Amino acid sequence: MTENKREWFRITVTVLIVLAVAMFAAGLMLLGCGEINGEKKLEDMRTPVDENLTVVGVSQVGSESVWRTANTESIQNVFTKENGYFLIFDNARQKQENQIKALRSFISQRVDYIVFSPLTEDGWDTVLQEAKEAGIPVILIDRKVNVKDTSLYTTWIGSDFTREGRMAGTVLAKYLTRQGRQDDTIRIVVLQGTEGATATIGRTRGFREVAQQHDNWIILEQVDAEFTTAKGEEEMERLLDKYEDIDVLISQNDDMTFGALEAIDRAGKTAGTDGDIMIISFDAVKNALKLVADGVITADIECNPHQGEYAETVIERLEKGDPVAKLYFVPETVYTKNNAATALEEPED
Ligand code: GYE
Repeated sequence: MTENKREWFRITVTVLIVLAVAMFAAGLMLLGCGEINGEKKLEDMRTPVDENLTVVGVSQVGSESVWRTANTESIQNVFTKENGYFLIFDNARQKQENQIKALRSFISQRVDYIVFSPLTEDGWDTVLQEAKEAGIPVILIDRKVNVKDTSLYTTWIGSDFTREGRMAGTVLAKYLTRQGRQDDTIRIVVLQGTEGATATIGRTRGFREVAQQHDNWIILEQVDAEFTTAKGEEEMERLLDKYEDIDVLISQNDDMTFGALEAIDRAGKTAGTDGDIMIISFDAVKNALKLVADGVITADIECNPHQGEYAETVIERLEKGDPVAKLYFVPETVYTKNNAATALEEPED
């Protein structure tokens, strides 16, 4: 064999060995990550948990308000290992795309249940269809989804937000009558929550139903203040600059109310049942109830955040094969000066 041929032979053998090693390594890698023909095997991706635990994936809207914090605590307090659960919790930081990402992660991990509070009502059909095809029941809490096919979720647990809005209107009318102002022109501004959120839609609709029964009520403006204190303060400052006389603030959560109070004070006006601006608020968190007891907030419409235990009860029933309802409303009331102090004395849930 000539020298050239020996050289060619050596190169060919070397290339073949390199190729063989590369293919062997690739094969190991593919086997390692469970890929076959590009399809990941689902069982390889599931969170390694004690098989006896029920795995619950929870996608939470964010941490925008005191109410949200209480809602999150009610979830984390029930879905514990002691209660037989493995909780995978995701905070979407008020972004729908983060929620969709979290839901897809739960699906790929093949959780047993998905529990979530959708930031806004639209845009969920596709990802909920994927959960349905994966056989994962979806339990909605707090806010609703606007889907064509309601079989995409098993149950919704939350507040009757339209009723909350009506209660705000009814309690305002009661106080105005008590003050002999039932025929006065009443100029109203509304700090709304996140646009498209079920709470915002319902509270706006319910209050407007009552306002339309009072020709002397004028809603000067309603504005999205995103359920946050900062935005509530910013928007109330703008409204105070724009409108000389505001008689009533309807604030769709206490966090926005706290911000609005700063702006009202800075504008040299007084908030309160007997002040320049009467305030009707929503959520009835503890620090707001103190302001109700002091007459700064005239009435606060309770929004019950303790939905974790209701979601857990639904899952317990589903685990036993028992039927569950499509809707569960949590109990709520209205706080005024007459009952706020008593509520503050009651032990925390
Ligand atoms: O009023 C607010 C939170 O959807 C009922 O969202 C919930 C609302 C609540 O940011 O504080």
